[in-house]
Amino acid sequence: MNTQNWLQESYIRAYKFAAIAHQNQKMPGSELPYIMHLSFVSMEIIAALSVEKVADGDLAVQCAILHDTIEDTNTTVEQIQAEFGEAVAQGVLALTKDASLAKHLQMADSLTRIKQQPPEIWMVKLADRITNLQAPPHYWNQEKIVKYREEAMQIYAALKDASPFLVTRLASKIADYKAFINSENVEPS
Ligand SMILES: [Mn+2]
Repeated sequence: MNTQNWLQESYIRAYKFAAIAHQNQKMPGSELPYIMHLSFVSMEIIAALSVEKVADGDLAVQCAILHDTIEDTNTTVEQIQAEFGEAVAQGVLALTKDASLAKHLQMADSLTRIKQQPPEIWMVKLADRITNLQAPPHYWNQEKIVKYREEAMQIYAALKDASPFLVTRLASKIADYKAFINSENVEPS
């Protein structure tokens, strides 16, 4: 057995911070609290950490829980730095899309910045997309669903060296997501 290299106390500290930051935010197209997404992403990370060795388990766990705080709330990188240190702050920043860029450039830009970070941060992006490849919100059209699956393949291609465990799981989620694409409306790929 591997020795656990993340601490429950680190998880709790990040989770409380995220629960407050995302308070009143709901899952897209749902009344469920947004913190559910962060619970799932961190669960995927903990599952990976139980079978794969990384240098800093706390970095992966805390970035998983905090990864949407800068993008989706009023939280600043300085606040995360003060609470969780420089490595977590830089990880969360890399996982934050740059809203000043055109939308179609944002993912490639974020992936470039993630690749400059330690593998723990790559793992969070893989876990995020694994979690998001569930049934799409009811208001998404086919074009959006197809694009989302293609973007998942882009993430897979960019980050596939970080974690065999998560990459295998992402590949199966990408395959399953085909079920949400109506083959009559879409060119075969
Ligand atoms: Mn997310």
